[in-house]
Amino acid sequence: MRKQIVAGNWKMNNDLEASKFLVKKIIKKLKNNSLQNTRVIVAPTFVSLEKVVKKAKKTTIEVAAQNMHQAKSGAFTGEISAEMLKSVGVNMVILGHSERREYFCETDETLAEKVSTALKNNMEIIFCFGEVLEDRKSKNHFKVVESQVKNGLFHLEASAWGNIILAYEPVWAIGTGETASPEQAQEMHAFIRKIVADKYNKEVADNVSILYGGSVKPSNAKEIFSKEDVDGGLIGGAALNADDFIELVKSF
Ligand code: G2H
Repeated sequence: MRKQIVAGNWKMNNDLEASKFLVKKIIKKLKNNSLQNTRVIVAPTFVSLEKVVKKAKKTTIEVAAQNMHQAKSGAFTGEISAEMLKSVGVNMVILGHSERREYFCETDETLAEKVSTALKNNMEIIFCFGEVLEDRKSKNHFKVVESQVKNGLFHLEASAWGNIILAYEPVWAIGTGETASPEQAQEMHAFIRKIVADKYNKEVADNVSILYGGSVKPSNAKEIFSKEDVDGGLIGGAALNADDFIELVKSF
């Protein structure tokens, strides 16, 4: 059975103190809650990772990085490697977020390399993709999503998919207050599962969690998460508030 997942992508928010404060609050609020089938993940900025990992240690909260470089080491000023993340206890990374694709020119090709590097280091990956508004308006959204998933992930062996979490984030719904309707999300998630089944097999497709991301908040999460192929959410804005985040965690 697929696990439900709620992952908070803190983006470039929260300094060290604020990060420690937020994770502490989340831990406290989750304490008496037995979430058997829900994984709770937070993704702070690089500077806060080590301390957040320490705080989350003996809890069920998992910690992910928001990005990493594909090379092992070298002259890549400003970058962070998989080994460096592992050295502070981080075993999971978000790759391919639309903000990385758009503002930092990350291509499918680079992302495929990052995916391989992360897997070589036994890391779990939350792999993001999604169409922009023009793609949807021109009815190219399925094609665009298919090519992002294929180009970023289809070089992998079936066995690697145990370390992959997918996150469909339509760019037009990110931080805009606009969400895809539950039906639009379900339609795309079912499509994604189908292309994974066609490339690999039904088992791989059935086992991969597919998160929805884009302006998810307590008021719309229940309906979106109730859809058959939606296994949870990658949350930005609403993950910065502990009460909202916990409400989302309990929205299944
Ligand atoms: C999409 C999402 C988190 P928000 O980027 O990845 O952010 O919930 O603020 O739209």
